[in-house]
Amino acid sequence: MSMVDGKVNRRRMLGSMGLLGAGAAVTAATVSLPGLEREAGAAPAALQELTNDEMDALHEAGVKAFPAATAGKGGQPLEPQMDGDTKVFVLTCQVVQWEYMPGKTVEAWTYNGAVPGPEIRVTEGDKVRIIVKNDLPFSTSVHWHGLILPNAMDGVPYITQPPIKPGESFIYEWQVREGNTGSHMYHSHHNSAEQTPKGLLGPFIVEPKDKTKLPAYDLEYTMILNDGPIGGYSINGKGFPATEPIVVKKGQKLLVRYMNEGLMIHPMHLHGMPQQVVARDGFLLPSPYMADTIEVDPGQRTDVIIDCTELGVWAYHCHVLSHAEGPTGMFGMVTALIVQE
Ligand SMILES: [Cu+2]
Repeated sequence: MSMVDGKVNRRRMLGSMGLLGAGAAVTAATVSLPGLEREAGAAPAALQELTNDEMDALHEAGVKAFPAATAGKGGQPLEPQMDGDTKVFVLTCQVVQWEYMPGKTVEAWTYNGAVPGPEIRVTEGDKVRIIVKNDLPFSTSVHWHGLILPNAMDGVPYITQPPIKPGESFIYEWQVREGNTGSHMYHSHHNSAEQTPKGLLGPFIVEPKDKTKLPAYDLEYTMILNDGPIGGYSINGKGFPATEPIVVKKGQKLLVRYMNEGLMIHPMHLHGMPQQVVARDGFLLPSPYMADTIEVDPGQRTDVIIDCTELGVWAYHCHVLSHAEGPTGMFGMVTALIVQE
């Protein structure tokens, strides 16, 4: 713990001194060996020329760079405007350059300029209106994944609506059904194998009116898994070491909402402490169960509660190991749970 704490504190201190920005972090996060560039998922051409110590040094540099600073943070709460008793949200589909690793950007197709898109959070029974403006140079649509709603609001072009063409808007409006609570998502349903992993994805969380029926937890964290054009394997739009550590105090119970918006399965493994699976696709399980590796298939949401009993910095990663570590170190779907006193 102390090492990472020291790292975080040093980073904060350097940041306040103006010495550490994305540019400075690049040096630490990328390679220092000539001709070798650390790329998520790609073995460097010069790999066979590395000595054992050089490979170790690359692993060390990646870990020491964590958490590396990057511009942009997705999944932030989107505040609604009230129109009478209706909660109105505005999502603008737009192209941005997204920094997924220090100094590395990629064109992303986004809701409101971030990957993942903003978090929409409502309560069962709420009337919601979501105005989707399409500033992309191509058509799109939004599907509300897990929500039970009128057919015309389901967001599938030529089945329930015309595509939203460039420059046009579409208004989705419904009353969130009683009981349709939990962890849901929204994403493109037009050319979706390309548009969704490219960034048109976000969390949609419905809270119950009566929270006493929920399992107890102290804090929560949404972890959106993706694979594809936004820097390869990512957690919340970033690849290690630019992923965000989750910091808790010993004894706290942490709710993690896994959401898989990618095209592959991602079994998420936490070191040090088991996970109690409490909900699947928004539905509370009648018999929660313990596990240490939680498979999250494309489209699925799995909620777990972690009883943070063990002090330290615990590796937290996808256990398809090629999504998390290569010969030059960890990358992609890796973060840490930091349990402090
Ligand atoms: Cu994976």
